[in-house]
Amino acid sequence: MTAVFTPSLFDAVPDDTGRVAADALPTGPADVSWAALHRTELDERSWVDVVPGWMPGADVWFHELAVEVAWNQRRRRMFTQEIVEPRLTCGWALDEAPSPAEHLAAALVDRYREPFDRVSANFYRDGADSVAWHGDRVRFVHPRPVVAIVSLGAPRRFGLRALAGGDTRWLTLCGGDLLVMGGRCQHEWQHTVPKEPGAGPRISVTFRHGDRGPAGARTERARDVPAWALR
Ligand SMILES: O=C(O)CCC(=O)C(=O)O
Repeated sequence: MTAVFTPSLFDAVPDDTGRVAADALPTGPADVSWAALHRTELDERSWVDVVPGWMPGADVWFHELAVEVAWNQRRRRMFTQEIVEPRLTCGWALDEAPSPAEHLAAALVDRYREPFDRVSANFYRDGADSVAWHGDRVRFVHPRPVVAIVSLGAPRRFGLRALAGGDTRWLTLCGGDLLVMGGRCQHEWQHTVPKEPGAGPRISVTFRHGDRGPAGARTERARDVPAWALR
């Protein structure tokens, strides 16, 4: 489908075909910097790292993905109703993901010592698109999954709340920012990108690893989760 976005919001100006020069993108893992990393301990077991401006050329990648990716509009059946997901999505094995995903994954592997091997992307076309409160399904096969999200395009609010209750933590992710959730975050916390009237288009690119963790054991409720479900 044709992606809808607003080029004037960003530095990189696409040509008539919607393409922009790719020379600003990382050409290796060392092109990203961890200098601005800030870790927040959510509780004794869960943490979130934020690295503002982690990815150089983020606007360029936003344009490339918006134009080049064959975005899917997923639908779900809920009882008798069909729900159209309020965002577009796509997913790849790492070696098939759009460049420079492999360089970014290599930098993440280097830092977090997890074998990030799958990539997915959400396209929030405007502020009416969103993702509801959830924990990622990778928790079904890993006791402490690390989930890394690169934010591209317009700023959006990102919320985290503990399943045990308490205040919701809010932060704003801007183009090029990296957010990494770890520890028991997918098990004991939920996250969301809520609807935000007036927000511009945003793409999030998420890196996950599908291995089963140090013990090689499946976690609670993890019986027969198919590979495609590990988001
Ligand atoms: O877009 C984001 O930052 C969050 C994406 C997400 O939570 C998901 O795809 O499961």
